[in-house]
Amino acid sequence: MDEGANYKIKDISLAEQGQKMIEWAESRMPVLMHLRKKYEKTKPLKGQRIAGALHVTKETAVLIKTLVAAGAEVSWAGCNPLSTNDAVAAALVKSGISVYAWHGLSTEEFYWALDKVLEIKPTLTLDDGADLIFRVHDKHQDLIPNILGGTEETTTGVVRLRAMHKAGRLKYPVIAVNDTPTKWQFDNVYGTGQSALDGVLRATNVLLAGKNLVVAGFGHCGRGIAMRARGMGARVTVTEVDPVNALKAALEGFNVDKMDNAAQYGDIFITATGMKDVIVKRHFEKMKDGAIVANAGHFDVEVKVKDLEEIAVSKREIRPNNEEFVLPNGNRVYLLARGRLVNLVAAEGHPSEVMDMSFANQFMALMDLATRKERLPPGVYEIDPKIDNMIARLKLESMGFQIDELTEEQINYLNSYSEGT
Ligand code: 3DD
Repeated sequence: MDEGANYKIKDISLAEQGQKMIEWAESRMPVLMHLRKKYEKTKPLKGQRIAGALHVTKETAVLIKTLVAAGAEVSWAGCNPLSTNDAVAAALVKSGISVYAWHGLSTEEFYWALDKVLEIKPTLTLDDGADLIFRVHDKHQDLIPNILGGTEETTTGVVRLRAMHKAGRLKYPVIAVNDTPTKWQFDNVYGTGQSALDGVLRATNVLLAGKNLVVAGFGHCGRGIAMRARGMGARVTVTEVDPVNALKAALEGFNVDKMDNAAQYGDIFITATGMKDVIVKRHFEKMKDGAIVANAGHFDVEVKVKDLEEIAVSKREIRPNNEEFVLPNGNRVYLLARGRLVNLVAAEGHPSEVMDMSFANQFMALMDLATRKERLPPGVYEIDPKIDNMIARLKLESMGFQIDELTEEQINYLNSYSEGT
């Protein structure tokens, strides 16, 4: 481990390797790089201190460097014990950024890292899963008066914050980055769709074609996974508790079934529900020999690993991020990434191209909070649609696409009611 006045990471000697990964990501994040170029002169975030808790990946490093270029002081932790890329963390520290993150830290060390980033006495917080915001409210209330607001990256975190606000516990405003279309329409659907399968393939190298692949949850993430798995030739079954989502899956041509049934014929299981106890003891006991189980949800609660540990007669790591559990009936069940986010633990998370838009939204949301004349009251807020629109336009431009513009007459038509049949 390498430790300094404002960092603790695995190995500083990985910095050069990490720097190359960051440069690769920068070459594929044109929207964020445009914003960096636009604001590095005026530095509108000067004086802002940002405490961040978001997976330390090459894409997050591009966001961090953009925030610093815009004048912010930043201190960073991961938001999952297994998702930190140690080479990227080393490159960030080498460039002077405060980072408290390493792959495989314990739960106790995870919260120690959150406490360390909060020593920056933040004016803004950036979160993925709301652990940092919750830590401020739980253990560091003294920081709240100086915090202008925060941002939240993921669905699970937004759900948690809305519950906190409903209970009257949320003491500062948070912008739900997850809920803006140029985040969830692309990151959740296409990002998770590709990166979850990427994680499964890196941990197993199995052939997806011809396999029964069971996706638990047909929200944005589950839909993306189901679409991409079908594209690779898998026979996809969707399990759901929401009749509307289940109907959508059925009409998209996916098989729909209860997990109690799918457990008997599934070859590969991927959970993406945001719910706990989706795959539990009775499901493991029904699974075929060789079944592969992975989670793509934010927290490691969807696959009940404790149940698997309890019923298994033996276990061993058979490949990186792939543990073989032998059950009493002799069947083997393969758990990936210890039931944590398989895309970020066994692979590199979503591709840079989608994180480009998610993180452009993060950047603009923090700019909004930092430059407002009046402080927002506590609550969970949406991103201004104008920002969403601007990001979509910048992305289209970077892809070389042009779109039409409404004429004056068409705008009037939109706002009129007299023109009918
Ligand atoms: N997430 C997925 N891929 C990521 C990446 N390459 N870098 C940082 C974070 C990444 C997860 C979250 O950003 C977000 O997409 C979510 O909703 O969890």
